[in-house]
Amino acid sequence: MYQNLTLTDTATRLPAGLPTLILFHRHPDGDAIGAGFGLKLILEAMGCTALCVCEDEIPERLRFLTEGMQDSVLKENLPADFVPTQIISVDTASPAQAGVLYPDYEGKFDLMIDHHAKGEMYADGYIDGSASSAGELIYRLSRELMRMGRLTAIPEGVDRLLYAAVSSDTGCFRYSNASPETHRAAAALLEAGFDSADLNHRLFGVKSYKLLQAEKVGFDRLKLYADGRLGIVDMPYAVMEQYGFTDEHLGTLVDVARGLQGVQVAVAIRQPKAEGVYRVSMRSSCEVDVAAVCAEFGGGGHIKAAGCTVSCEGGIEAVVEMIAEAVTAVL
Ligand SMILES: [Mn+2]
Repeated sequence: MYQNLTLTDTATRLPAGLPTLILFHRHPDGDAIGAGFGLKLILEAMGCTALCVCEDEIPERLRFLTEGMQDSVLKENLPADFVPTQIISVDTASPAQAGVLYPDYEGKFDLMIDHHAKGEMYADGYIDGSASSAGELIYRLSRELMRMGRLTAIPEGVDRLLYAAVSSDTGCFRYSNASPETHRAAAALLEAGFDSADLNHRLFGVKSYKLLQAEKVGFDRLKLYADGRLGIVDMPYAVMEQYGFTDEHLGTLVDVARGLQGVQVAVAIRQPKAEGVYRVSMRSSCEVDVAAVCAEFGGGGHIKAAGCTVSCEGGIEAVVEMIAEAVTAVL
């Protein structure tokens, strides 16, 4: 069986001087990228050749974080002469999150560093479900390495990457996972003196034209139920086609309903293909457990953020009504 390691054990196990591959989850977000590249810089300072790898390339809007560090994270673009003897994953709770790359490294992971409370261990791990982000865990590791004398200074750029990771996974410190410890970590990271206002603006204040357009279209389609306490935004396949929307433009669709005053449960329903399959995202701003509601439809998640996939022959209108009924029953 795989072991859950202490901070000190994990810091002790980090390799020095060895070629190391750092894998993070598919569809990488700010936490995966910030924590992965933060660890890369730390390991490089410890004499390793360290490269990041992911099923998917770093999205355009997050490229500014890793500029000049590694042109591509796709496996086929890694240098042919790079043969890692150490493999570490960050922010990757299960083989499924590692995606198509998992079989290539199955049984070869030396360490997994992750903050998801529910996961499937595939290596010995430093796993703390109470941490806000993988970035917060790498922050702890970096300071532990300093304490142990394995690192003589925090390498240039590390704290900015880790701050970006923490900020990303806490929604700019707005989510309930931003604990006092998270804020203390962020405060310590800020001491490095990078421009955090600019960083947070790029992470949260800037949206692509298409994403804003999807929010506008979504707002026009917003329906309210239960005296305005339930808001549902739907996005039929025909509308997605009309505007050329893809999943990357619809990540904030649920926030369109969630941000409206009075809405306590927000729902976004997407129809990614012409067939009758619908993806439902649900957010609760009250006591309603949306994970329980989504479980009725075979989905799951957290109490305040959950999702499910629904098959229905009756069209998206039928799905909207079905979800509205299920939520209204517990609201
Ligand atoms: Mn994360």
